[in-house]
Amino acid sequence: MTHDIAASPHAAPTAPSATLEGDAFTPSPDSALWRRDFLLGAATASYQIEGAVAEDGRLPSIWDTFSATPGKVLAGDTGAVACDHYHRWEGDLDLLEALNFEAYRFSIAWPRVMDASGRPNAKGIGFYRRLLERLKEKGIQTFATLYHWDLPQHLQDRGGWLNRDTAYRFADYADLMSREFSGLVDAWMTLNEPWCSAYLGYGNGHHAPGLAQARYATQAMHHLLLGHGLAVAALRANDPHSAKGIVANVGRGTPDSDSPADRTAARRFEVQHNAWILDPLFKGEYPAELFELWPGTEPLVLDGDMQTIAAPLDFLGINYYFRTHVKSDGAHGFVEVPLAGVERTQMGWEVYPDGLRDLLVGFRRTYENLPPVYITENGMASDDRVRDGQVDDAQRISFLKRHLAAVDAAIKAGVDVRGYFVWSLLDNFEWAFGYERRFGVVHVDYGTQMRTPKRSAELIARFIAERGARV
Ligand code: IFM
Repeated sequence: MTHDIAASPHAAPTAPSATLEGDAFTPSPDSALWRRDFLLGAATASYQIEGAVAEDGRLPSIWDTFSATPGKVLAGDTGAVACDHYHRWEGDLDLLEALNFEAYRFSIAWPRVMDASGRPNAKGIGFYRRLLERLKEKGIQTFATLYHWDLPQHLQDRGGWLNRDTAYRFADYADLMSREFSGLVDAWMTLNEPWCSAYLGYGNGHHAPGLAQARYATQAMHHLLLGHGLAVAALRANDPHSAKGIVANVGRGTPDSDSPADRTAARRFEVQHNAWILDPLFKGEYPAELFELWPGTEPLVLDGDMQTIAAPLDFLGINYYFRTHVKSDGAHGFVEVPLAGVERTQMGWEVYPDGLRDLLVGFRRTYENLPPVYITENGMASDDRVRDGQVDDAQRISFLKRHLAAVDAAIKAGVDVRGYFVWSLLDNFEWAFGYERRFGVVHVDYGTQMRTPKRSAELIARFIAERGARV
């Protein structure tokens, strides 16, 4: 799904179907988005923005290795420099503040803060301490993700997430981070999008480390989720006042026809994308249908693992981008049916805001212990250019408005959504797609590292200011 080069053809984006109501980014008067306690933030991730991959004791990660392998990333791009945020972080936080964002979701690079023996790297830790302290000074809420895919390469050399030991090393890392940064982090997220780590990394090989077997994907997922559960215990012990959660990328699957076979295919798509992660977290078991899709891939699960994984959470982060229209493959699975004539983004992904509302409402029904939700990522890529010092990203403005309206509809239907983070603050390294796809609300010129807020960023900033002024 999300980062699958093969499944995401370089389709030309189509024009937005909805017209913009004027220039303002203003939700309807009865929208929950006017509530001052509905948090509006921006998100980034370490490997996608930091650069400085060999500085201050940072060790290589699986993405350094993967992106240096010919043919793995478009145009041979790597995260070696990215947005040079490691050196420009102060300016980037000033920008975040100038745009009125109330919260910042970023990730810590595991290979920056621990050496290969698990000892702290003071220089790497110092970087994130300064970042967190500056955010606190600015009154911006801090949402820190521990794992946004940059596994230390030395752990991959010992099997990565196929090795159960990696889950325990992840808990050690969470323990160190929460002892170092206790009191500075408002919300911890253990993993970002374990579906991508497990499936794209170990199931089809489109992401680092590039392995491709379904049974690897299910075992890697189990160890990722086990690591999550162990990490939550460490975070709770060391930093009791922060919120603890995990971030799942969720997919909406819709059936190509009303036939029972196509409806089953759509359900199975959602089992493979959503229930694979959410059932263990909120029901303490893997969905049986997953192993009908991928027979013989049950992971090795030891006594007590599922209880560890299902430890209560303070919130669930949801990342949503698009829907997938599917039909039966004639057996146990599904195949994608590309729809013609629908609005798409630069990624070739269909713009489908209703999917976000439908998924949120569905999760509320399915999981009686669903915690409060944050939309931890939502946004779109477009081929944005600076013209006369400005970037007019009309499709993104329309996209964001429509998805925020979907969030509001979910809240009105009873889902406890506490906030929304746009992906992303900056244009950045879009994994297997390199720098070509631009997701930022701030344009980055990779030649000069100049930042130019796009019109979407200006309108969000204006809305947040207007909302503040009303109370
Ligand atoms: O850029 C990614 C991010 O790292 C994880 N979620 C999806 C985004 C867009 O593909």
